[in-house]
Amino acid sequence: EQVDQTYIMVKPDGVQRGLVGEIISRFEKKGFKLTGLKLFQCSKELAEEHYKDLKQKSFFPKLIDYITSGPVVCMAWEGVGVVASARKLIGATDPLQAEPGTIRGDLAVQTGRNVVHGSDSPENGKREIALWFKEGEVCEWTPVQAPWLRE
Ligand code: DAT
Ligand code: MG
Repeated sequence: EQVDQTYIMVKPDGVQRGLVGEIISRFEKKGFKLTGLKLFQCSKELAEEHYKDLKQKSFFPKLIDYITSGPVVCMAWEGVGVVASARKLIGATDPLQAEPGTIRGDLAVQTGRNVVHGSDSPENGKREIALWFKEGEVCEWTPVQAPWLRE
């Protein structure tokens, strides 16, 4: 099967609320492979490039202020089906609509403070990882548990 990459980011509210470990844990426990991880204060330019598809939305300026309001935790995760699965683990954009058991369903109450980002397609996963990580910041490695996760 096709191995994909997704860009997951704990947003500034998740960092401020001490949810970094909890959020990383959800993806670790599921069985995906962490290939990149850093705490990072992003620029307005980077935030605007990341969310460029939403540039015309009325909430765009507020979204950029939110994402740049403090450090974020940038992550790259790899696995078969990781993009769609991570979106399911994260839950709906509006945390009040997100199912219990999902990150947003369990940990957030408002769209403007929805604690975590996840890429919406394998193409955007690649694009966003290239945008947020420099050459050499993403590691290729083989977890010892690999044969116990996939036959
Ligand atoms: P998602 O983050 O679930 O992929 P999205 O890509 O449509 O959702 O939007 C990106 C972020 O923009 C989202 O996490 C929060 C913010 N946002 C989206 N829709 C919004 C709205 N109607 N009002 C305020 N913020 C919104
Ligand atoms: Mg999105």
